[in-house]
Amino acid sequence: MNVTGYYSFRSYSGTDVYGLIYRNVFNPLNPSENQFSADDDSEPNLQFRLNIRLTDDMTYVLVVTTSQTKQTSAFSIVALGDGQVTFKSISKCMYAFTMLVFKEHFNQVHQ
Ligand SMILES: [Ca+2]
Repeated sequence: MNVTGYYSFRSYSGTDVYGLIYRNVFNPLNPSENQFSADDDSEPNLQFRLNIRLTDDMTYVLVVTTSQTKQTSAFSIVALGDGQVTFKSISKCMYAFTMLVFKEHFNQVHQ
């Protein structure tokens, strides 16, 4: 089954978080490279919601960060869409210029 379609990613956190989606790879040295979509506060309580069309021949990277610098927070992500989404953790890194960044790698699972 072709799972190219529309997906929605929403954050749930006690903190103001920010979400970005990249195509293929996320390069922390050049955060604008490959950026596909980003959102800060489309949901209540300063949570992000990314409504995007994904194609099944592409890998996407979801970067979740806090909107304020030097902050960390627990968070969870809910993905809804035309197919199933599988999250795969890449790494956690501290960047001097920004904040703790959690990266989640996700691939769509064929149904
Ligand atoms: Ca936010």
